[in-house]
Amino acid sequence: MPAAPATSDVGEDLLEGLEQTRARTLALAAAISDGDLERQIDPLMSPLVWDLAHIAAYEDLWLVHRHADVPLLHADLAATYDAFETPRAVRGDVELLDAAGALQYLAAVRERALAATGTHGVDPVIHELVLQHEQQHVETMLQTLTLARLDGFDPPFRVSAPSSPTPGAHSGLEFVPVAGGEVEIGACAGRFSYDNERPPHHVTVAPFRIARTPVTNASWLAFAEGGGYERREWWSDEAWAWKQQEDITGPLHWARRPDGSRCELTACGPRDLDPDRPACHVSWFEAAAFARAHGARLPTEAEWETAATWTQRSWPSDGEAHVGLRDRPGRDRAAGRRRLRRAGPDRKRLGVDGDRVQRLPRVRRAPLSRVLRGVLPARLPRAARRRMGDAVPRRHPDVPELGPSPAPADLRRRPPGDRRGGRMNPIESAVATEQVITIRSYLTPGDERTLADDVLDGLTRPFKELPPKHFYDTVGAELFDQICELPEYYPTRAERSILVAESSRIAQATRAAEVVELGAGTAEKTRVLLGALAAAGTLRRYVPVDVTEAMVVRVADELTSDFDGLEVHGIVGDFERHLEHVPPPGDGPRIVAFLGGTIGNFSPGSRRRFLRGLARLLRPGVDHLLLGTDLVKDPRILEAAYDDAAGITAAFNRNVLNVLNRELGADFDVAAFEHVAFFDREREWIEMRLRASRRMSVHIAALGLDVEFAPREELRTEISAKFTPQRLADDLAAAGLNLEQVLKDDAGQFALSLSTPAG
Ligand code: AVJ
Repeated sequence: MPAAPATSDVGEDLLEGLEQTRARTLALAAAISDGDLERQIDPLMSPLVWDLAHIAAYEDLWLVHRHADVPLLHADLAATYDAFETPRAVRGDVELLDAAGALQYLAAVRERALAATGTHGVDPVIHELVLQHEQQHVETMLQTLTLARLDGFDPPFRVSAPSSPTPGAHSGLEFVPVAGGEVEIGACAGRFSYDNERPPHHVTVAPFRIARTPVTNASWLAFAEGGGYERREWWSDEAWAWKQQEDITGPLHWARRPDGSRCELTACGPRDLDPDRPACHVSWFEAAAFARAHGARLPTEAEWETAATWTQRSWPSDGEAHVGLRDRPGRDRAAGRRRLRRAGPDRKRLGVDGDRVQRLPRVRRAPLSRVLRGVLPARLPRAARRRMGDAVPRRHPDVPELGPSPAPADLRRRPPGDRRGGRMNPIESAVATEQVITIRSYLTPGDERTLADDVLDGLTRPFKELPPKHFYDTVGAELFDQICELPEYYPTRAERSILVAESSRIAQATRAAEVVELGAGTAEKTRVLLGALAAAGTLRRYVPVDVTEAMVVRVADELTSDFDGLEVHGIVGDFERHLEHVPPPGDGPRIVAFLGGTIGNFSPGSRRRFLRGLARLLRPGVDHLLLGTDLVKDPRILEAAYDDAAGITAAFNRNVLNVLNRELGADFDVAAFEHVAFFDREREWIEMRLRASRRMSVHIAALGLDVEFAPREELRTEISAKFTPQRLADDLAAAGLNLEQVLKDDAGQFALSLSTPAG
């Protein structure tokens, strides 16, 4: 097993997660009597002691036996606590450890697991698996406890949910359209998640509409009281037979009080039915009947996953068409507005169409998020355990985002008459106070050509080459996120640590009112800088530039809500071609930030040319370039950073061939290419290549091109230049920039520099 040292961020995160999760498991067990732990509460569920000992057996199997090759602590119990050998149906009949025994087993295994981790390190996949497994069982135990209806039981980490801040604002029946198209679904390779959809693959999804929040108790109550369980026409034959036989009249845990009012039986006893919370514990039959009663149907899995990961793919357009993964905006010159290339001419794209958009504070987030936030106040940092309303994790590769899409209601097209002083509709006029977000897209249909041109040019050269920018499709961006968390890949952490340590100094030195960021992405590190500028009281505007429109929109939304009064002017475009669209500086000083060491991807000549272009965005002595550069160091450290033990960088590198297969109809046998990464000591750059393992002839349909690869022939996919202080100063000087400060991390691995145009 490839193991990462336990000292890494990922390792620490996982170990901390295991510890917190265990604390929760034990707190739950401590709140239940031994008798209740040991009996079988419901024929469908295991005795709770089985869950506890099973958690231990599973951890021993994976973290100790499989990971460190140490024999099992209790080989004799392996079958009893194996979920397949001893299925739920018989768990009430076999001999099990008693409560004390199960708790001891848990403790003993944890000690062994920590020892094994000490010698064998944290494995990002196995440790994640074990951690999520335990969290899943805590959930199962809570389900069992809900069925148990124990008198006076009060789970230690459960608090009563606060009532909705905007009661009745959502019903679960507000539908939004999703354009569909060819979308990618499934769990990403190289990480663990409980998802059977793997590897990631493409499915074609027809346009559909889907409710944007879960159905509320209020809506379900209306259904039930409106004859939902009596109207035969809403039920399939099979469903009706089941309902009749089981005498189903409402969701599983709903009950009536003596006075006839409805309540919900929870693990902590009867509670008033909260009209704003999602309706739970309904069967598939009931859900289908509910849908039919509302002229709808249940979504397919592909539709659900498309919608649930919506923010990663597309953006809603105010009740009109949405773009699928592969759509790009087109330019309809006659109409003077953008529209979708594939969608019909009546389908406008809003929010990114060059119009000003504004936030509607009243309808910011689905209120459910705030309701559920109270349920499990102790946060456990696992994606699968996210609750609605939690911040959306950075393009998480494994788990579809559950719950309402975070922003559909936030971005609205300005009503047509507005600009000319026409009548505004009452809702919008009530909230259209300040316009804080502007987003403009500069991608045009011609942009697809750049891939085709780059491929035609790069693969017909004597030394084959592709520019690195085509790495970053959805999968590639996810893999890059994973790279940033690898123990071997230090630049992201090093740069962040510099920002954390030096941001207030940067704020003092620049007094910047504005940050323009090239390749902003999720702006995760940039927040640190923005925080310092906000604290210094100078910050007014943020200008993110990124090719991924959903990123720009999301960042705009998040930052305007995180930083009071911040104005965001987002630019959807390619920073190599659209710099001219960066607006002129506002009143105060500006920082142009180019982070991550991406400047290293340019060849030396174009690097200087690009820096000269950046200098033109800056006023001498007033504005600054904040540039992130990776530094020259021990080649072993450098090479490990680009050839990690877990193989993520290799997958990232090969993925560019998937991009070509999909976008240009090429037939690369992706697995037949080997990942190569080495430090070129002369040129002081990392080179990544793909090496053909055998002779190959590749057909690229969109270009009508056949490309021959000799055995072991290599295709260069990236250079990533490393800098010495001298080289940095020379490059900046050649671009007409004066280097003012170089800030390094403690280990001296990475540098952030501030420079300003020579006057
Ligand atoms: C995002 C371009 C800075 O060169 O280090 C990471 C990309 N390639 N691992 C870099 C990358 C392989 C990264 N940059």
